[in-house]
Amino acid sequence: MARPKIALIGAGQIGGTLAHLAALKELGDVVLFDIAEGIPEGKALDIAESGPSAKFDAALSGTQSYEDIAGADVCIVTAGVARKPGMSRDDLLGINLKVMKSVGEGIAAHAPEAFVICITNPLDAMVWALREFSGLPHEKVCGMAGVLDSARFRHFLADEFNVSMKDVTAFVLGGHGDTMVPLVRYSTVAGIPLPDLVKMGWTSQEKLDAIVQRTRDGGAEIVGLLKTGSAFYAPATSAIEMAESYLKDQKRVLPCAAYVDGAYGLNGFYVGVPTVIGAGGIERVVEISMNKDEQTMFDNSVNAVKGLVEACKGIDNSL
Ligand code: A3D
Repeated sequence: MARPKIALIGAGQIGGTLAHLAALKELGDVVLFDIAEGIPEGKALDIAESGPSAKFDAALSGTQSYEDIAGADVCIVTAGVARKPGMSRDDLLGINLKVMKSVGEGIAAHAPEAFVICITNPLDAMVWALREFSGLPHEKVCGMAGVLDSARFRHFLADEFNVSMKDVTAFVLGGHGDTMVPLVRYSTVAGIPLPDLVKMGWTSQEKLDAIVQRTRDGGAEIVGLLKTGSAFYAPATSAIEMAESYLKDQKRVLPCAAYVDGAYGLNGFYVGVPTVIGAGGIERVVEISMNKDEQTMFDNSVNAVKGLVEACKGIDNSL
């Protein structure tokens, strides 16, 4: 059987890391697409030349032509601009909306059967716009944010408790941004919910609150340190986890920006929710019950995303 084909639209920091991880994990052959001449070709060749030492079998190529993504099984979209210090994710809206238009049309024309994972910010609005421009089925277009946000939360918690991050599960809902909703009640160490761990004296409520805030600010923390761009290792790893679940029909339960129609009181809207990712794409949106405070935070987050979607409609009247 032929190897799956993975098209990476955008060969910048995240795109290059995605290509490397996809090759190392032998998820399939990789095509890197970028408008910047030489960058996708150079990264593809460099990674291919690491193959003999890393011992993977995967073909890598770089291109400026959408024809070369033809028949891709998965497309991961990072095309656009990333944040610099002082910029919010929302500052990127106008520039990246135009990029989503060309990418959406390129995917529709050459890889309409693909499972599409958007990473470009502002995430929840860009994944919505990409779906609109591409016209692909809603369950085949999603956004990566929740896996990364919950990975950051899990890392901070594992560090605080001095336990393996493998035993820490964490739950993050809502939009990717300052209004994201880390759900403490549904986050656990080996099944023990965080509020119980506070009662058990493993940590204090103050420390837990600080970790929640650090999770919300996780992207900005990296931007502040790097100064020249935003996070790329963890974002790429998160998207690869989602792609792998699709390609291998793993049916992982992963939080991602998915189209929610009916659940959570939403009628046709992209927002971060727990989902099941398998061969059908987003096979299920998992609806959990929220208490009053959680619902208020979720509603705030949804309203922030709605504002961005309205801003997109104001910029491009084909939407
Ligand atoms: P960067 O290294 O700048 O790469 C972006 C690439 O896109 C560059 O190589 C550009 O040449 C290319 N590009 C620009 N316009 C087009 C186009 N029209 N078609 C094809 N390629 C194009 O950025 P990055 O890889 O660090 O980040 C990529 C995106 O991911 C940015 O929008 C970030 O804000 C976003 N991001 C999202 C998360 C989430 O958790 C959602 C995390 C980190 C970064």
